[in-house]
Amino acid sequence: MYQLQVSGMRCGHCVSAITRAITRLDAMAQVKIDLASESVTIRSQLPLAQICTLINDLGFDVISQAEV
Ligand SMILES: [Cu+2]
Repeated sequence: MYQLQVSGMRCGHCVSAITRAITRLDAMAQVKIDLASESVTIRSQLPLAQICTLINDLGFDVISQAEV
């Protein structure tokens, strides 16, 4: 499971954009996003680096990342 801190997320559209980008490549991925705390929890087979790249490419900033 990955725990990320992501800034720039503002609304449900941001949440679904990130969720879709990940589930497009890993249909089994589970993505949980809390806007208030800017935290993103992801269960996925994709490598963490690839997930960070996906999120960055959408225009958000990955502040911190950890495999937990
Ligand atoms: Cu938004």
